Amino acid sequence: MQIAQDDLRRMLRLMHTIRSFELTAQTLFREGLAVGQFLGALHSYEGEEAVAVGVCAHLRDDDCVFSSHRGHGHSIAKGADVRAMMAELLGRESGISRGRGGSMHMFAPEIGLMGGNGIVGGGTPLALGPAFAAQYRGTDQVSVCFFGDGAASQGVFHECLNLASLWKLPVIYVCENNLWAATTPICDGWPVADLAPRAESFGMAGVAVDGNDLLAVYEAAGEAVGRAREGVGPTLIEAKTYRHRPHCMVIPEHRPEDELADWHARDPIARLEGHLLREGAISDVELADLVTEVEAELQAAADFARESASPDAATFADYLWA
Ligand SMILES: Cc1ncc(C[n+]2csc(CCOP(=O)(O)OP(=O)(O)O)c2C)c(N)n1
Repeated sequence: MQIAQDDLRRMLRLMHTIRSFELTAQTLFREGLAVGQFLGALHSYEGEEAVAVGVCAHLRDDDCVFSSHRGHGHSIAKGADVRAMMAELLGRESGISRGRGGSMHMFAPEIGLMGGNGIVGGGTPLALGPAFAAQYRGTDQVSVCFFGDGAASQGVFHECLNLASLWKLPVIYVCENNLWAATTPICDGWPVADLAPRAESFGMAGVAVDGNDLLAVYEAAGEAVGRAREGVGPTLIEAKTYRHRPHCMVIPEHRPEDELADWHARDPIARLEGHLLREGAISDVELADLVTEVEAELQAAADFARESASPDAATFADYLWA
C-alpha cells in the first residue's frame, strides 16, 4: 500500500504528540500527588502509538472509537484537543469531559470519540451499537473498539465477535496485545499464543500485525475499514506491541529487564523516523523542529490545564447521568 509522504509525516507528528502527552501527564500526576488535583489513575500509552495512529488514520469524524483505560493515544489519534484532554486530567471545567471524567473518560462524540472505559472489556459491546445503527441506516460509517489482551478473556468479547460476524456489522476490534494484563503475563492468561486465529471460529476476518510498525498497522486497518464500509463484515486485528511503562503510575515495574530492552529497541516512533529518513521524506532538521514544536504544544497544554478553574462545587453533578 502506497502512503503519501505528507500523510506519514502527519502520522509521525501524532505519534510524537501522544508520546509527549504521556510524558507531560506523568509530570502532572506527580505534581497532583503533592496537591491532590489529579483525577484518577494514569495508564501510559507510550510504546503503543503506532496502533492508535495507524488505525484512526482511516477514520472520519462520523466513525466511532471506543477506547479503554489506556486511552490517551486513541483520543489524540481520533482528533481530540490536547489542551482539553490535559485539563481533563486535572478535573478542570475546561476539560474534554468538563472535568467530570479524568484520564479514563475522555469523550468527544462530535468527533466520534465515544470515550474510555474503566471496565476492562467494557467497550466491546458498546462498539456494536453504532455499527448496527450504521448498517440499519445504510450509511458507510464504521465502529472501532480498542482493547487489551486481558480484555480478550472477558466472556462478553466472545459474544460480541459472534454477533458482529452473524450480522456482518461494520465493526473493527483492535486488540493491543502488549503481552501483559497488569501484572499477569499472557502465558498465564491465554492457553494459546495468538488471538487473531480465534476470529476464524466466528467466521470473520482476523489478522495479526506488528503493532510497532506504523506501516503494517496502517495497511491492515485500511483493509479492515474498507471491508466494513463495503458491508462485508467485521475484522479482528491483533496488534502485537508493548507498553514502555509499568501498568500504571502506582504499580512498580515487574517485567523482565531483557524483555523491556528488547521492546524498547523496537520503539515505533524511532522505527517510523528511520523509514522517513531513509526515504528522504524528512530531514534531521525537520525532525528536530517537529519534536520541538510538539513538546512546546504539550507544555502549553499543561499550563492551560494548571491555570484552568475547577468546576463550581454546586455544579459537580451536572452532565452526569443519574
Ligand atoms: C472488569 C474488570 N476487571 C478487572 C479490572 C482491573 N484491571 C484494570 S486494568 C487491568 C489489566 C488489563 O489488561 P489489558 O486488557 O491487557 O490492557 P492493558 O492494561 O495491557 O492495556 C485489570 C485487570 C477492571 N478494571 N475491570
